[in-house]
Amino acid sequence: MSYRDLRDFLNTLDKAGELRIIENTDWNLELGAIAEIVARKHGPALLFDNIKDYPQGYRVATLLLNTVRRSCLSLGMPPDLHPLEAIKQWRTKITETKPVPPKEVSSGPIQENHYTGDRVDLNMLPAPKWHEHDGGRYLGTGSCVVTRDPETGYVNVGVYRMQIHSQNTLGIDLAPGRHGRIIMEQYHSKGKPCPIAAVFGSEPSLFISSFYSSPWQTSEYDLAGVIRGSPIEVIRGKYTDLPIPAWGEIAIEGDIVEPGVESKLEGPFGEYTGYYTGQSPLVVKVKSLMFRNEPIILGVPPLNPTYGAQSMALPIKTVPEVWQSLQASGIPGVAGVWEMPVSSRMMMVVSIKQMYPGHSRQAGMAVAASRAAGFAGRFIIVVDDDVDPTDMNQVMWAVATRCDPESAIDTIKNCWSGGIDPLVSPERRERKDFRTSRAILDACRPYYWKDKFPKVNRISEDLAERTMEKWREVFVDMGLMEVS
Ligand SMILES: Cc1cc2nc3c(=O)[nH]c(=O)nc-3n(C[C@H](O)[C@H](O)[C@H](O)COP(=O)(O)O)c2cc1C
Ligand SMILES: [Mn+2]
Repeated sequence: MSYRDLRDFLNTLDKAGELRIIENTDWNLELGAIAEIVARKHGPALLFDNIKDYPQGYRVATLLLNTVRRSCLSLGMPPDLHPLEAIKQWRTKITETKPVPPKEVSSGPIQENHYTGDRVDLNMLPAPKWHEHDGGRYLGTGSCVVTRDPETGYVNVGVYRMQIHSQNTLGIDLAPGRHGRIIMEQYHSKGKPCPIAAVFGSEPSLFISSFYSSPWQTSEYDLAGVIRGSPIEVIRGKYTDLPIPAWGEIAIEGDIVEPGVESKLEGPFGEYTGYYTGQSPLVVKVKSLMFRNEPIILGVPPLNPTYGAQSMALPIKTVPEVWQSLQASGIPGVAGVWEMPVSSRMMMVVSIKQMYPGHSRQAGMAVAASRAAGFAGRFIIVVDDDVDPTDMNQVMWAVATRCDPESAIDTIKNCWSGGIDPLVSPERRERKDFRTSRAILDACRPYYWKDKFPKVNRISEDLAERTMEKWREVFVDMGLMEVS
């Protein structure tokens, strides 16, 4: 299953009843407010058209991956999979498929409109001001940023936010350790600007691979090919020679200038934690702007309450990595791992089949210590395997009924975090001491009397299945089941 472009994916969503077109909104806050309200109510994906000050056809698409159904569709998987099953299938796909490099083509629809030099004007596009306290308009929230390692030539693609500063300058936020930042620093250390290209609106596989990330020195373009099952077609940028998706919606080429030469703070910007924390001084000078006729900006604004880990309802990044590290640490009996859709990694859940005393604490500590769940984490909840870790109600029920506050909560001080963490105190922030604590909530039945723990009041799987089968029509009629 591969989507040719973003439009193709939007058509699929539309056919599945998962897309709503909304006309006549203002790019200034109104469009963002609608998106936040719709997300809060788990509504459809949105395509805004006829945006104030802009011609018809200049559009913004958002909330594309904010439900498990839409996430599954974006990955080319059946939409009705149980979320844990979807993660398992995804994990198999990415570990068992060979890289699929992009294919170079001589031209593509992205070149339909092309502006260079003084004719570049980023204000031609309906970039939204998403949230009330944002520092400006963000063209890039679902932006895939392409850079090339000057030594090895490998091409990295990462999702980094980009704000419009002026007609031909953008701000970009690159956190320490990001591959794009490591590459940029290589150019800057030699006194050179860092060439970049960015696409604002691609079919889903490139966006997903760009935030999922490939290992250092392997390209996210190759991973995108794996996700979609065929190579992405790219053209070579005239200014940077970087590969740019031929079927992308909007792209720029330019340079990230050395901060010593020119800098300006972007942001603040409402972040995935649900707060405003950091601002970046990096400036991009745009040399070339291209877009398709009737271009679509892909918008992936963090929304509060943060809904869908990593802007996608399926936690495809953290969960497989944590699962992998539990396996590598030799923790037995792991039935499931999940990342609550609250703020990436801040509430991790692991479900286990308890096998020996201390097993549940060990599993919790292993999640806390893993690299994937380590950064800016907070709570690790361990539940028995009769609890579905993907179901927040079930997990909180287990905490309420099986986690004894006096004996089953442990805290760990001074763990790995960063400026994005709202709990870093002003004093610590000042001295760049970005450490915060963790809690392990052991919500498993106490090991020594687990077999004497009161019986659970819930219909058995067997009775549930038989009942759903017999009463299928009534359930379908109530919109609670799919017609099969
Ligand atoms: C919607 C969205 C926005 C993001 N914005 C940023 C950002 O502004 N800065 C940043 O450093 N990382 C951001 N990230 C995270 C990176 O895209 C992610 O860590 C990715 O793996 C980086 O790729 P790299 O390892 O090639 O650098 C964002 C992720 C998503 C999903
Ligand atoms: Mn990378």
